[in-house]
Amino acid sequence: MSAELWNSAAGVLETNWAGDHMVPSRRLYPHQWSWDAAFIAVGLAYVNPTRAWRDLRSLFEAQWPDGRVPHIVFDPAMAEADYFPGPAFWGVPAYGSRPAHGSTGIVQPPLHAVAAWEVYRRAAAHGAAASQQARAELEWLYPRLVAQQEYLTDRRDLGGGGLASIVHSWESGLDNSPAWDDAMANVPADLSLLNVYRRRDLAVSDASHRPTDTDYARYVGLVLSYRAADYSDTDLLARHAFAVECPSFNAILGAAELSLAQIAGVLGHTGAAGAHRERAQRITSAIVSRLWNPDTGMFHARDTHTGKLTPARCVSGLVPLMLPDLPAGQVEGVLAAMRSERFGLPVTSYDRTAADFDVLRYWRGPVWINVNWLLRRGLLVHGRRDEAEDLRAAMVRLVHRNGHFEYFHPETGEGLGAPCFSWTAALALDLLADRSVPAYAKAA
Ligand code: 2M8
Repeated sequence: MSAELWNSAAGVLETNWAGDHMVPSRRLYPHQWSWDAAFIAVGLAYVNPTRAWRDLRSLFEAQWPDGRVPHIVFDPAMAEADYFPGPAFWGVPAYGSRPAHGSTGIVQPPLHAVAAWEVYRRAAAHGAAASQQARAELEWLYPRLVAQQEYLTDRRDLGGGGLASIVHSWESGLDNSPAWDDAMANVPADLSLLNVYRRRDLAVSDASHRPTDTDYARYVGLVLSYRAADYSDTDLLARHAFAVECPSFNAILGAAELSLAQIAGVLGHTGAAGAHRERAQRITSAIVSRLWNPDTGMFHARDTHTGKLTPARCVSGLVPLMLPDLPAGQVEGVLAAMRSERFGLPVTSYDRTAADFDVLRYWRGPVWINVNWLLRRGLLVHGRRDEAEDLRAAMVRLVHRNGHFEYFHPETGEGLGAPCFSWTAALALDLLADRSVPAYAKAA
């Protein structure tokens, strides 16, 4: 089974390579996405480390002068009509040496430091030349990864409590998760916008899987709002209808600091390593004090405008398990939620017992491999090896039986969304190959 799965996964990554970057899927997502590149690099490291580094480098070559890493880097070879919202819609001005319309103006979870460290670790297996190349790539990436962290912890701390706010649900990577429903209810849904700007996703995928038109009208309106001031973050909270502190985005922000500590150590920046660890601790404390709900025993998204936690129980509320300094009470709470009938293995994107649990619709029920991969990491960080192994086996079985799909039906396991999906294939390689514990795991 493993050779067959390995070969098919490597085949997907071969098919989706686009010269200097990987596309998530040829038809649905024909550009480069930010957090996809991180997940993809983790798996590419086994079969083509040069491409893993190239993909990360392509993404960071498009980093903005303020440190933000755009959520999509557009491929100039594709037409505006190939993806909506495309380059002209985002209307990003030229920056640095990049021409206008080269990227979007929003971000995605900053998983790249975690990925860069994993690719570096693999390099040893590919011999001395690969190790040397890996160190040079880390040297190039390190200041850029730090700039990304600084942008998010400084410019995006809209709530003033030490966490980054997302200002579009696309920034979470969990586009239409019920986690955003309350905060999104305050965003005007102008359906007439969809007459002006046409959705393309429905032409290439099933409408019953995708966000609704009302969701999309809000998504478009939020981009127009942020775009109106050229994506400036100054006084953003006062003039933008959606701002949320997402537990998984911020957990990844904290985990990135821990990987940066590892990277700084390899590069000989020993003072910096300690500072990264302290920043990770501060982010962890802020997640606990601002996003934990003792009644549900898990983390929830917090509306930055109102200070209210959403009641929805979503997979994002489990991801802080990745953080080694999470206090024991929170670790136990998250583990109990994961083991409960609400989630199950592999973990669903939303509470299975909720009245609006939807087995098909994007991020409102289906199983995604990338968040399960993050949760497996969390289990390893907290020494739950047996559970981590059960989750690993469940993910491998799911992908082997059903293929490298974008997401999976939580009851039948049927593959849904785009086939030949890059992060599913890349993470399958990692799940087959890697039983090691993250470098920053809590001491047993
Ligand atoms: C999905 O998001 C894009 C918008 O960014 C879309 O729906 O068109 C999400 O699953 C996101 O997490 C992912 O990065 C992206 C590409 O795979 O697709």
